[in-house]
Amino acid sequence: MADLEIIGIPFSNYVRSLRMMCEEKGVPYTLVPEMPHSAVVSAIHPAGQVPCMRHGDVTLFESKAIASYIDRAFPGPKMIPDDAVGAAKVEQWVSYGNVKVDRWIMREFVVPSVFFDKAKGPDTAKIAAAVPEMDKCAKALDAALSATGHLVGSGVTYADCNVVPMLATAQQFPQGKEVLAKYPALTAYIAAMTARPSFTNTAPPPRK
Ligand SMILES: N[C@@H](CCC(=O)N[C@@H](CS)C(=O)NCC(=O)O)C(=O)O
Repeated sequence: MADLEIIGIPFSNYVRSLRMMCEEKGVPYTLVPEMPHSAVVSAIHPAGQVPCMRHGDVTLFESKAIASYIDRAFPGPKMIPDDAVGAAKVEQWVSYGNVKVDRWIMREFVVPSVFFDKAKGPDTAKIAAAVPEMDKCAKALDAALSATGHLVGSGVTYADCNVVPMLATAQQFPQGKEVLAKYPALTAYIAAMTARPSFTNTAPPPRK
Protein backbone atom coordinates (compact mmCIF):
# COMPACT_ATOMS: atom_id res chain seq x y z
CA MET A 1 0.00 0.00 0.00
CA ALA A 2 1.18 3.53 -0.74
CA ASP A 3 2.71 5.70 1.94
CA LEU A 4 0.45 8.03 3.85
CA GLU A 5 1.82 11.55 3.40
CA ILE A 6 0.91 14.38 5.77
CA ILE A 7 1.77 17.52 3.84
CA GLY A 8 2.64 20.71 5.71
CA ILE A 9 5.26 22.36 7.88
CA PRO A 10 5.71 20.89 11.38
CA PHE A 11 5.12 24.34 12.96
CA SER A 12 1.45 24.19 11.97
CA ASN A 13 -0.78 23.13 14.88
CA TYR A 14 -3.18 21.43 12.48
CA VAL A 15 -0.36 19.43 10.93
CA ARG A 16 0.70 18.44 14.44
CA SER A 17 -2.87 17.38 15.33
CA LEU A 18 -2.89 14.91 12.44
CA ARG A 19 0.57 13.65 13.32
CA MET A 20 -0.55 13.18 16.94
CA MET A 21 -3.51 11.17 15.73
CA CYS A 22 -1.27 8.94 13.59
CA GLU A 23 1.00 8.38 16.60
CA GLU A 24 -1.96 7.57 18.84
CA LYS A 25 -3.31 5.07 16.29
CA GLY A 26 0.08 3.63 15.38
CA VAL A 27 -0.34 4.64 11.72
CA PRO A 28 2.97 5.09 9.86
CA TYR A 29 3.19 8.27 7.81
CA THR A 30 5.71 10.46 6.04
CA LEU A 31 5.78 14.17 6.86
CA VAL A 32 6.21 16.27 3.72
CA PRO A 33 7.19 19.65 5.23
CA GLU A 34 5.66 22.00 2.67
CA MET A 35 4.93 25.68 3.35
CA PRO A 36 1.38 27.00 2.87
CA HIS A 37 0.88 28.16 -0.74
CA SER A 38 3.74 26.03 -2.10
CA ALA A 39 3.06 24.48 -5.49
CA VAL A 40 2.52 21.05 -3.89
CA VAL A 41 0.03 22.43 -1.34
CA SER A 42 -1.80 24.70 -3.79
CA ALA A 43 -2.29 21.76 -6.13
CA ILE A 44 -4.38 20.12 -3.37
CA HIS A 45 -5.90 22.91 -1.22
CA PRO A 46 -7.81 25.62 -3.12
CA ALA A 47 -6.76 28.20 -0.48
CA GLY A 48 -3.18 26.88 -0.22
CA GLN A 49 -3.49 25.92 3.46
CA VAL A 50 -1.77 23.11 5.30
CA PRO A 51 -2.31 20.32 6.21
CA CYS A 52 -3.00 18.37 3.06
CA MET A 53 -2.80 14.61 2.63
CA ARG A 54 -1.86 12.15 -0.06
CA HIS A 55 -2.46 8.39 0.14
CA GLY A 56 -2.06 6.64 -3.20
CA ASP A 57 -4.51 8.38 -5.50
CA VAL A 58 -6.48 9.95 -2.63
CA THR A 59 -5.69 13.61 -1.91
CA LEU A 60 -7.48 15.62 0.77
CA PHE A 61 -7.40 19.00 2.45
CA GLU A 62 -8.93 20.30 5.74
CA SER A 63 -7.62 18.65 8.89
CA LYS A 64 -10.90 17.16 10.13
CA ALA A 65 -11.62 15.54 6.76
CA ILE A 66 -8.11 14.09 6.75
CA ALA A 67 -8.57 12.83 10.32
CA SER A 68 -11.84 11.12 9.39
CA TYR A 69 -10.19 9.43 6.41
CA ILE A 70 -7.18 8.19 8.39
CA ASP A 71 -9.40 6.90 11.19
CA ARG A 72 -11.47 4.81 8.77
CA ALA A 73 -8.76 3.77 6.34
CA PHE A 74 -6.26 2.46 8.88
CA PRO A 75 -6.41 0.01 11.76
CA GLY A 76 -5.72 1.04 15.36
CA PRO A 77 -7.73 2.60 18.17
CA LYS A 78 -10.66 4.68 16.92
CA MET A 79 -9.96 8.40 17.23
CA ILE A 80 -13.51 9.23 16.13
CA PRO A 81 -15.96 6.84 17.78
CA ASP A 82 -18.39 4.87 15.59
CA ASP A 83 -21.44 5.56 17.74
CA ALA A 84 -23.67 8.51 16.84
CA VAL A 85 -23.15 10.42 20.07
CA GLY A 86 -19.37 9.90 20.27
CA ALA A 87 -18.84 10.88 16.62
CA ALA A 88 -21.01 13.99 17.04
CA LYS A 89 -19.22 14.99 20.24
CA VAL A 90 -15.84 14.80 18.45
CA GLU A 91 -17.27 16.92 15.63
CA GLN A 92 -18.62 19.38 18.19
CA TRP A 93 -15.29 19.87 19.99
CA VAL A 94 -13.31 20.03 16.75
CA SER A 95 -15.65 22.74 15.45
CA TYR A 96 -15.48 24.64 18.73
CA GLY A 97 -11.69 24.25 18.75
CA ASN A 98 -11.36 25.58 15.22
CA VAL A 99 -13.89 28.40 15.46
CA LYS A 100 -13.27 29.65 19.02
CA VAL A 101 -10.05 28.23 20.54
CA ASP A 102 -7.97 28.68 17.38
CA ARG A 103 -9.41 32.16 16.87
CA TRP A 104 -8.88 33.51 20.37
CA ILE A 105 -5.62 31.74 21.21
CA MET A 106 -3.84 31.61 17.86
CA ARG A 107 -5.23 34.30 15.55
CA GLU A 108 -6.06 37.05 18.05
CA PHE A 109 -3.45 36.39 20.77
CA VAL A 110 -0.38 34.41 19.64
CA VAL A 111 -0.09 35.77 16.09
CA PRO A 112 -0.26 39.48 17.08
CA SER A 113 2.12 38.78 20.00
CA VAL A 114 4.75 37.27 17.68
CA PHE A 115 4.32 38.85 14.26
CA PHE A 116 4.19 42.65 14.26
CA ASP A 117 5.80 45.64 12.65
CA LYS A 118 8.98 46.21 14.70
CA ALA A 119 8.66 49.97 14.31
CA LYS A 120 5.09 50.03 15.67
CA GLY A 121 5.32 47.23 18.28
CA PRO A 122 2.58 44.68 19.00
CA ASP A 123 -1.11 45.67 18.93
CA THR A 124 -1.57 45.53 22.70
CA ALA A 125 -5.27 46.48 22.52
CA LYS A 126 -5.98 43.52 20.23
CA ILE A 127 -3.99 41.16 22.46
CA ALA A 128 -5.70 42.43 25.62
CA ALA A 129 -9.13 41.99 24.02
CA ALA A 130 -8.33 38.34 23.30
CA VAL A 131 -7.58 37.49 26.94
CA PRO A 132 -11.19 37.40 28.27
CA GLU A 133 -12.21 35.41 25.18
CA MET A 134 -9.39 32.92 25.83
CA ASP A 135 -10.71 32.70 29.36
CA LYS A 136 -14.18 31.77 28.08
CA CYS A 137 -12.63 28.99 25.98
CA ALA A 138 -10.57 27.73 28.93
CA LYS A 139 -13.66 27.71 31.17
CA ALA A 140 -15.70 25.75 28.63
CA LEU A 141 -12.96 23.17 28.10
CA ASP A 142 -12.39 22.84 31.85
CA ALA A 143 -16.08 22.13 32.44
CA ALA A 144 -16.10 19.50 29.69
CA LEU A 145 -12.96 17.84 31.04
CA SER A 146 -14.00 17.68 34.67
CA ALA A 147 -15.97 14.40 34.28
CA THR A 148 -13.48 12.07 32.55
CA GLY A 149 -10.34 14.11 31.86
CA HIS A 150 -11.01 13.88 28.10
CA LEU A 151 -13.26 15.89 25.81
CA VAL A 152 -15.14 12.82 24.54
CA GLY A 153 -15.49 9.59 26.51
CA SER A 154 -12.62 8.49 28.71
CA GLY A 155 -9.78 8.16 26.21
CA VAL A 156 -7.91 10.14 23.57
CA THR A 157 -9.93 11.12 20.49
CA TYR A 158 -9.24 13.43 17.59
CA ALA A 159 -10.97 16.19 19.61
CA ASP A 160 -7.99 16.10 21.99
CA CYS A 161 -5.38 15.95 19.20
CA ASN A 162 -7.05 18.96 17.57
CA VAL A 163 -7.02 21.29 20.56
CA VAL A 164 -3.93 20.30 22.56
CA PRO A 165 -1.35 21.96 20.24
CA MET A 166 -3.30 25.25 20.54
CA LEU A 167 -3.40 25.02 24.34
CA ALA A 168 0.30 24.12 24.53
CA THR A 169 1.10 27.18 22.38
CA ALA A 170 -0.92 29.44 24.72
CA GLN A 171 1.07 28.11 27.67
CA GLN A 172 4.28 29.47 26.14
CA PHE A 173 3.06 33.04 26.77
CA PRO A 174 2.81 34.42 30.34
CA GLN A 175 -0.74 35.77 29.86
CA GLY A 176 -1.87 32.56 28.20
CA LYS A 177 -0.33 30.46 30.95
CA GLU A 178 -2.04 32.60 33.59
CA VAL A 179 -5.48 32.14 32.01
CA LEU A 180 -5.14 28.36 31.63
CA ALA A 181 -3.74 27.94 35.16
CA LYS A 182 -7.05 29.18 36.63
CA TYR A 183 -8.70 25.92 35.56
CA PRO A 184 -7.58 22.74 37.39
CA ALA A 185 -9.11 20.07 35.09
CA LEU A 186 -7.73 21.87 32.03
CA THR A 187 -4.29 22.26 33.63
CA ALA A 188 -4.13 18.54 34.49
CA TYR A 189 -5.30 17.66 30.96
CA ILE A 190 -2.65 19.77 29.25
CA ALA A 191 0.05 18.28 31.50
CA ALA A 192 -1.11 14.71 30.76
CA MET A 193 -1.60 15.22 27.03
CA THR A 194 1.71 17.02 26.46
CA ALA A 195 3.56 14.19 28.26
CA ARG A 196 2.25 11.60 25.77
CA PRO A 197 4.64 10.31 23.07
CA SER A 198 2.17 11.53 20.43
CA PHE A 199 2.91 15.09 21.55
CA THR A 200 6.62 14.81 22.37
CA ASN A 201 7.40 12.88 19.14
CA THR A 202 5.76 15.57 17.00
CA ALA A 203 7.52 18.63 18.43
CA PRO A 204 8.51 21.01 15.64
CA PRO A 205 12.25 21.60 15.31
CA PRO A 206 13.62 24.76 16.98
CA ARG A 207 13.12 27.81 14.78
CA LYS A 208 16.32 29.27 13.37
N1 LIG B 1 -9.49 24.83 8.41
C1 LIG B 1 -8.13 24.46 8.08
C2 LIG B 1 -7.19 25.45 8.74
C3 LIG B 1 -5.76 25.23 8.31
C4 LIG B 1 -4.89 26.42 8.63
O1 LIG B 1 -5.34 27.44 9.19
N2 LIG B 1 -3.60 26.27 8.24
C5 LIG B 1 -2.67 27.36 8.42
C6 LIG B 1 -1.39 26.85 9.10
S1 LIG B 1 -1.75 26.31 10.76
C7 LIG B 1 -2.28 27.87 7.04
O2 LIG B 1 -2.08 27.11 6.11
N3 LIG B 1 -2.20 29.20 6.92
C8 LIG B 1 -1.85 29.89 5.71
C9 LIG B 1 -3.03 30.61 5.13
O3 LIG B 1 -4.15 30.56 5.68
O4 LIG B 1 -2.85 31.27 4.11
C10 LIG B 1 -7.87 23.01 8.54
O5 LIG B 1 -8.50 22.59 9.53
O6 LIG B 1 -7.05 22.31 7.93
